[in-house]
Amino acid sequence: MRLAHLADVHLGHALMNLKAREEAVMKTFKRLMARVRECSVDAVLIAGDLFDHARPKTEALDLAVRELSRLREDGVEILAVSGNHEVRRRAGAISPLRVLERAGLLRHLYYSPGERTHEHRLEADGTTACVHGLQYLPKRDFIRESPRIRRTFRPDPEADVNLALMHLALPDTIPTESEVIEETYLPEGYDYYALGHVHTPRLERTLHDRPACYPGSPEPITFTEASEDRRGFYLLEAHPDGEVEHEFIEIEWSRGLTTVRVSGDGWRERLEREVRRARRRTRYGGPVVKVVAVDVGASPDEIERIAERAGAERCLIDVREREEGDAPEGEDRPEDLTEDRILERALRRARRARLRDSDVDDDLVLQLMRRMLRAVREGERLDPGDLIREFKRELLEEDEGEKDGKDDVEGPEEDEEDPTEEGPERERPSEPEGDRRDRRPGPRPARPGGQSSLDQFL
Ligand SMILES: [Mn+2]
Repeated sequence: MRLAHLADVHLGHALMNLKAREEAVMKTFKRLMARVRECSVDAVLIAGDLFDHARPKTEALDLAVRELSRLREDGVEILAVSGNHEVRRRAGAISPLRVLERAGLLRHLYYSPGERTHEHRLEADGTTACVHGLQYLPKRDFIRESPRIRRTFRPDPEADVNLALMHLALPDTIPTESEVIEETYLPEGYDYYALGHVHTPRLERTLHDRPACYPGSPEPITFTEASEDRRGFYLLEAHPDGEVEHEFIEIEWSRGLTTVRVSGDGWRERLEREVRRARRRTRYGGPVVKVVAVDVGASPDEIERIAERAGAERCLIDVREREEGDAPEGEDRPEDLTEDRILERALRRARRARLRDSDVDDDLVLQLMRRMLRAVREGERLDPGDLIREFKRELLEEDEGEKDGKDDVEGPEEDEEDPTEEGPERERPSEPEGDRRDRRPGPRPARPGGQSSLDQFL
């Protein structure tokens, strides 16, 4: 039996609100699906985050319906679990996967205590495979439910092959340890763990001594993720003796995201050269270029003009006085206002303050945060609340994206309460990126009385 295992497509995602980026994500998905069809698979496993949002854009839904229909017409079975971007955010809301299931396009697998909604059996080529699907759960809920999950997720002894389809981060896959689910909480006995959540392509681990693989995002959705060129999905060959072979199938992606670093003498020429090279490399959706300019003595506007003249479709300019981790010692700063503390609070606050949902890129958030940090370094004694309000204003001005109907959404409260913070808040799941180093999650004190109902994540 042949299966394709894919994950983290994020249909509808538009980096920096760029139509070109939204289209690149869609186009790469089309290419991926074309390649899946060529592989003549019996079934497709989607390990979460097919959509970027629990209420996907119509264009994203339309594409998913078209592509999945084509597979269904070929008799291919499609099984999917919800990722953190698809889980319900309020009572009565439904996962977009459930809509596709009602349309007969896929089988939506999820864990619901006491029910058998998590399992589905496949048969092809004289092989029986049982697939068990577990949607994304916040770590707190996962650990609380773990004993029941481990009892519920038992391999089917009558199936030749047992596959687990899950959306979660294993240890050593992302830098944010606070999100990681350790092996001891996870179900045992499966022949292959088809995972989603970590966007790094072709990330292979073992779980209970069996292969546990992340295909990663077919099209990178941030600059950081774009550093890896080999993207695609896994082709699985399940044998009657329980062996599951996995092979990573590469597809072409847009190559529309590039980071260029310049510093020192001759930076203008180097910038032009690198942007022209990025332009040649780009197949579609760009080139969108992030310029990290260290100590060049030029304004962001000037840097942007040079990059755009050389062919960048859009730029994100990050001007630094020195490389990160290079800060000179002995600078005056208020002792209760360390840089780490400000960065932690600002990024956390941004995640909760609807900014993430307006598709503002983290790189832009960090750029603004660095600018504020400079003000602090220069000795201005600013209240973090003021800093954050200023930064939020700037971001919201910068982002003219659609916001209709988003105000009434209430997310499960994930973060600790901070009495100095007010205003509408909602949680946006953080995006794990295997190679991201500039995030330092702060300690997470227990939140008094907070319980998010598991029901929200079905
Ligand atoms: Mn994802």
